Parts: sequence; structure tokens; C-alpha cells
Amino acid sequence: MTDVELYHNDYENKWCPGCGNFGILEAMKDALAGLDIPPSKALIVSGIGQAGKTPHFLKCNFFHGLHGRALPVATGAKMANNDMTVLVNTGDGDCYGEGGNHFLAAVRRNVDITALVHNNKVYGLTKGQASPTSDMGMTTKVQGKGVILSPFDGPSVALSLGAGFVARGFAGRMDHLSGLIQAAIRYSGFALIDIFQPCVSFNRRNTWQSYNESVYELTEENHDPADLDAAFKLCRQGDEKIPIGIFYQKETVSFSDRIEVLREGPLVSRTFAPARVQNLLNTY
Ligand SMILES: Cc1ncc(C[n+]2csc(CCOP(=O)(O)OP(=O)(O)O)c2C)c(N)n1
Ligand code: SF4
Repeated sequence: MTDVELYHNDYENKWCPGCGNFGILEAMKDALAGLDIPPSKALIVSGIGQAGKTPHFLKCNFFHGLHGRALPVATGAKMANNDMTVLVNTGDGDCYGEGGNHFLAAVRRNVDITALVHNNKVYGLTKGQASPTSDMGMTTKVQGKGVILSPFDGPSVALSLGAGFVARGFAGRMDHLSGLIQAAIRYSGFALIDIFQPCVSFNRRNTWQSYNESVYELTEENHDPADLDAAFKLCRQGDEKIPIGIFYQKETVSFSDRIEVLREGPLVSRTFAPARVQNLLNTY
């Protein structure tokens, strides 16, 4: 069994006290250890932002790249070594804004990675501008009269592109979130978990209190994750009652499984034969 402490490191953490990112970090450790994945077999990829710092606080393989570019890096890594469990930590701005086109491509490719979107509905690192998921009307120092765009909804976009695993989590329900992360890792294909993550410094609208009052867990009794129409409705339920859990799950063939050469094992473990490459080059 993998001890959760193996994922612990002492890197100094400067997230604000009370930030929802702490709950996501703990849920990730719990999920990875719970699935008995040793740190040597886990790769965490992130972009820029407060969410992007998450892998610094986990003792395993990680790559902290450019703003919005976590998903393409994760895709390349998974192609090179499909034996590795690959997770992505990305903010709502990083994933749906700066990296929006990569998000669309990752869903369509159905690469076997787990994307954890830390959705605090604001640009946290750059001190509180509106993000693509900010509620209409939310005021910020930049959007003084309130946001005038309707929010981008990652889960419904993913569903409309044919995603096979779409879930919503809440940073304040760590055990529940750990269960979602485990299900997402076990899923063969692209898995999206959009996680409501309170930003206590710059979002005074979507708070611990508001989420604690409105979040409810999906169960077998109140939702069938095979029902696509019902999943779309859950995405749009509004702020009064916020469902968390697996909105939709269906079996799909992942990107790696569609590439014949990867069935023979991870590319990284193949022997490099320079003579074969030279022979090929000589034909040009
Ligand atoms: C290409 C590029 N554009 C803009 C920035 C500035 N920038 C850094 S972090 C950030 C917003 C991050 O917001 P989000 O992804 O929601 O993450 P959070 O900090 O809220 O976790 C921006 C705009 C950048 N670093 N690179
Ligand atoms: S600014 Fe917001 S997202 Fe960033 S660490 Fe502080 S509470 Fe968390």
C-alpha cells in the first residue's frame, strides 16, 4: 500500500490561509495513495496561476509549464509514457481562457489524463480580475461595473464535445473529491473534474459559506451518470442548489488505445536504434 506521507514535501506554501487549493491538494494525495500509485508512477502537469503551483507541494514527478499549456504537455508526456498516471492542475483562467483551445483539443483527443480545474471564478495570482467563469455582475477592480459576459461552463462544453467523464467537485468536501479523483484516474480517457475552489482573497461572491449552503452530493437515487440530458441539466442548475459528483460517464476508446504502436508498451522503454534511423535518413 502507498503511504500518503510519501507524497508529502516541505516546500514552502504561500497560498492564503483558507484558500480552497489546500483541500484539492489533500484530496489529490489521498486519491493517489488510495489507488496505490507510487510517486514514481505519478506525473502532475500544471500551467500558470495559484492552481499551477499545486505540484510544487507534492513529492512526485511534475512539470510546471506555461500559462494555458498544461494539457498539451500532459498529452505529450502520456504519449511518451502511457504507463504513467498523468494529472493536470489548472485554473479556470488557465484552462478555459488562456488554454481554451487546448482544452477543446484535449477533450476531442480523449487522452487518458485527469484534468483538475481549480475553479475559483477569478484570476487569483494576478490579484482578482474576472476569469471566464466569473458570475455575470461580479465586480472586481478591473470590472468596476460588474462582469458583462455570461460565464463559460467547462463541464457543459466538455459534454457537448463528447467527453466520457465529466464531474464537479468542491474543495470543501475532501473525501468526496478524493473519490472523484480516484474514479477519474481509473477512467480510461480524458476525465474532467471542475472543482469549486473558494478564493478567500479576491472572490467575495462564491464563498465557503455560499457553497456549504448550496452544495449537495449526487447519489444513485438522484442521478444516473449514463443520462447525457440529465448531465447537461446538472451543469446549469444555478447557484441555489449545486450538485457535486459524476455528472456523466460512458466507456470510450482513449487516444493511446487508438494508436497501434503504443499497444506494444510505452515509447520510453523502447531501445533506441540509431542505425535504423540512419538507414531511414539515407533514403532521402
Ligand atoms: C500568456 C500569459 N498571459 C497572462 C499571464 C498573466 N497571468 C498569470 S496567472 C494569470 C491568471 C491565472 O488565473 P487562473 O488560471 O484562474 O488561476 P488562479 O491563479 O486563479 O489559480 C494570468 C492572467 C501570463 N503569465 N501568461
Ligand atoms: S489569492 Fe485566492 S486562489 Fe490565490 S492563494 Fe489566495 S485564496 Fe488561493
